[in-house]
Amino acid sequence: MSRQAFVSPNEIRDRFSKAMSAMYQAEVPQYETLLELVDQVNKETLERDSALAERLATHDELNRLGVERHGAIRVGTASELATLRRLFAVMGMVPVGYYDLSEAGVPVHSTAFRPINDDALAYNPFRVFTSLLRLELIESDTLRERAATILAERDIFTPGARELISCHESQGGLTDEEADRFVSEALETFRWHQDATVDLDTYEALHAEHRLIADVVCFRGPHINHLTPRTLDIDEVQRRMPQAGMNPKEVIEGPPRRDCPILLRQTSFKALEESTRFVGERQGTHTARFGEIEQRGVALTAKGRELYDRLLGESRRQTAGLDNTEHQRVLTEIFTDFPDTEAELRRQKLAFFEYRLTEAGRNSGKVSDTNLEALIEQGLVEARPITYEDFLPISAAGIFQSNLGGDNNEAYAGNANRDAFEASLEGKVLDELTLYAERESASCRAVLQALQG
Ligand code: OOG
Ligand code: NI
Repeated sequence: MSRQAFVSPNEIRDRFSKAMSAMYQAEVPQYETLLELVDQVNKETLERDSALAERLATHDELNRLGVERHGAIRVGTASELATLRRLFAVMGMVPVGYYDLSEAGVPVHSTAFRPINDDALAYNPFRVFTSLLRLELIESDTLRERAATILAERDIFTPGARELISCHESQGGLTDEEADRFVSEALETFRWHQDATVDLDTYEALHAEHRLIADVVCFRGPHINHLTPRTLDIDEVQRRMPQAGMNPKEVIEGPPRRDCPILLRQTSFKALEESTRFVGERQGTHTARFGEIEQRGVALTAKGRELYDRLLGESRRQTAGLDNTEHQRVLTEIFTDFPDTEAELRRQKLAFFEYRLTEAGRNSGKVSDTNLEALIEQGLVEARPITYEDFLPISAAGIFQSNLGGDNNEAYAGNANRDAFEASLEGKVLDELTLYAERESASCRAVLQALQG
């Protein structure tokens, strides 16, 4: 028999994200309810907004609407993180971005493992926000050492997963049968375990330092703590969550609703209390798992991001303690300073766009004009907003906190350490802004080349 062909990493990621979704729906029934609500609101939005429906259809996004956009996990040691890097590489997911959450009182730093090419993102955009616990930020020596000892004793990967990761690295890919086995072995790492690996006293001591430390340290593996589908109307889903039996976090994170959506808006239903069995046969509960939704807009340039961060900072001084309606009202008011037409976002270089020839552009002869705005005006070129594929540290902190009971520990702040994160990862994290800028400039070059023949 001739040598079997390899399955593409995109296909493995697609199978994995579907298997993960099925597992999480079975584990957390309320997540299934969230998916139904999102689906219903998406349908209604498309019926109401035919321009949106048409745009999604031309951009070939309709068939992918129901696919989860991201999930999140938290790991405890450098070697767990480094092995995850190798595991995600099998699915074409690489670490992009460095997020310091210590600033927001959460003792972790994070990256997102995600596909980076256009075709890979279009095939299945699934990504995993991955946080590494920073034991060095625990003040008590005894507690820190206890946590380190517990973590050193576990292996979050099955022997089968380790073997298939190595096999992928040595062969350069996986066959169809190996890919299926890989998906089911890899899934084990993300499964929920009802049994804690520690006794209740140890759990409580770690929990008292920070809930997140207990969540990472006391279980056999880094259970997936949420999955996140894409909604076309986040305000509506937030509004309807209580009627559907879900308890939404107080406010939607990120920018306000706009004509030209920017970056990322997110909200979640709060984590559920789940019964847990501790060593010594004692019963207790643990709160970790929730469901989230997201709505993405255009990626911002460094200049646009600076403006976003400044306006968000201003709004935070005024929104503390407000309910979502008031919070959104204040945000909308403050964000009137952020241009809200595509032309203005381009002109002021606040956001990234991908340039393409229009039908007329493809049929035109040689054109000498090289000014893209002029070419757009002449109807030869169109500019599409490049979707933001990454995360926002302040929003992420808000998601963490609403699901961790709002603990905040300012003692952790001011501890960004990208070098230490990359040393743990045994690799570099890619810079997200560079990825967007490269995509924009490649599209400019291609368009101009085509027009100048
Ligand atoms: C991750 C929270 C961050 C997001 O969407 O910003 C996140 C976590 O709770 O582990 O998923
Ligand atoms: Ni999330």
